[in-house]
Amino acid sequence: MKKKNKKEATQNHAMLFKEASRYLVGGVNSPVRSFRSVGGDPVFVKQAKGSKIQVEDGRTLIDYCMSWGALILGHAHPEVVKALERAIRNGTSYGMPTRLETELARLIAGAIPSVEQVRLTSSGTEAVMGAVRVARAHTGRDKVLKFEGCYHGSADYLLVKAGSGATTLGIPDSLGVPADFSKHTLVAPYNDLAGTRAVFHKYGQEIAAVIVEPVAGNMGVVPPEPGFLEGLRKLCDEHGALLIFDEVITGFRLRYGGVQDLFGIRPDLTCLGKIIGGGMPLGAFGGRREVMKVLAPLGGAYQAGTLSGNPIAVTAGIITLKCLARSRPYRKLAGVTKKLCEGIQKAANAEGVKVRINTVGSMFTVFFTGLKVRDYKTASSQDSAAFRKFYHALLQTGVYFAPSPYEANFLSVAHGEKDLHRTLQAVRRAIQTREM
Ligand code: HOZ
Repeated sequence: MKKKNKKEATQNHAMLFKEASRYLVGGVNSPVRSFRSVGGDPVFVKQAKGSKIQVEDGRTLIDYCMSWGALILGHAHPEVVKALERAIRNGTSYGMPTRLETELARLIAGAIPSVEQVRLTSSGTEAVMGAVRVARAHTGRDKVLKFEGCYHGSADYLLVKAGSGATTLGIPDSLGVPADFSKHTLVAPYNDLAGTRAVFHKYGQEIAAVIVEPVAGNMGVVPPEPGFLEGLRKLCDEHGALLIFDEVITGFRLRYGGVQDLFGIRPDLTCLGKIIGGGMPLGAFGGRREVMKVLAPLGGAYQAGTLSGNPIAVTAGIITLKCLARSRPYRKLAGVTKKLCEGIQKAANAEGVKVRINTVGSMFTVFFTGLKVRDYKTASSQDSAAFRKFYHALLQTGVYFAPSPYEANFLSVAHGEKDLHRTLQAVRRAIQTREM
């Protein structure tokens, strides 16, 4: 990271936020960034490298948000930066096909077991909207079943009991969504196969698709219990519905082939985002050729975007996937994450603080509760005041967690022993000096 120039004035985040709030609604471009649930002013980033962000007040923080999971290689990875510098000289957008798009699609289809063909989009939200449209067009049915606390982007009909920022800000069912738009959205509790079966019992013939985060990351990390995903596959097959895995967070994060490869379950459609864009705006959805063919121009389901397949974003994605294919860092990442989480748990136990840490691979969430967190209900049983205090104590000592108790934290290949050591020191201090 660039050494701080003495002449560069450090900036006060409160002032920056005040100024931002004059022109940007709530001072941010995505509500979960606003610190509403943890209180205080969001930190403004100046630059970032590896596992660290340098913020405008002059401090350097260890980052566990990592652009909400997009940056598995760390900030400003040299290979990604080099490829982008080269790509940008060739122009930034054409609105015409490029070989790059084919290459990224080939990499995705080669990695994700259930995917034969893909459509590239500019965000995870668009990817999900496209996948749901394909499922509806393919089945000729309208209803979609989602799970409480799962977040699938900000499409109208999926902002129903939605996690992430929607839950963080207490608006899981958004204003501005006509009841008519969400009347085809059904909801069941996560990890509740009996509850899901009951919904199928009532609406089975009308359900186009079940959409699920196969490892939930938007109510905090919540892994699927044994049999849950298998049960969903079976229910979908029995009722002629499609199974959509929203792997926007988990795709290329937990394993190169996603959760579906980890657990050996094949969805009909998969949504991707974050990592496949290597830190640039990119999403994708895909599935079997026979299902995807309903999409225009082959079929009658329309989906489009001026910046879809943007050459700069696609370049970052290609390099990122190639690095991951080459290095397969998953086992190592999971090991480092486990060590970190064990350290946090130990620090909490030593002080008698009730903490449950859910971790899968390189994702983790620290829940301030004594309960096992297996669904939205148990996730929201946590002591949010304790989380707030813990959060700010960490921030003061140089550690940046996602600013919400309903989000995942992420490690990257750039997080090393020193980061772990510093983080655990900060955690111990935060827990010891807390008034929880
Ligand atoms: N999907 C992200 C949380 N899981 C939200 C990113 C953002 O709103 O900035």
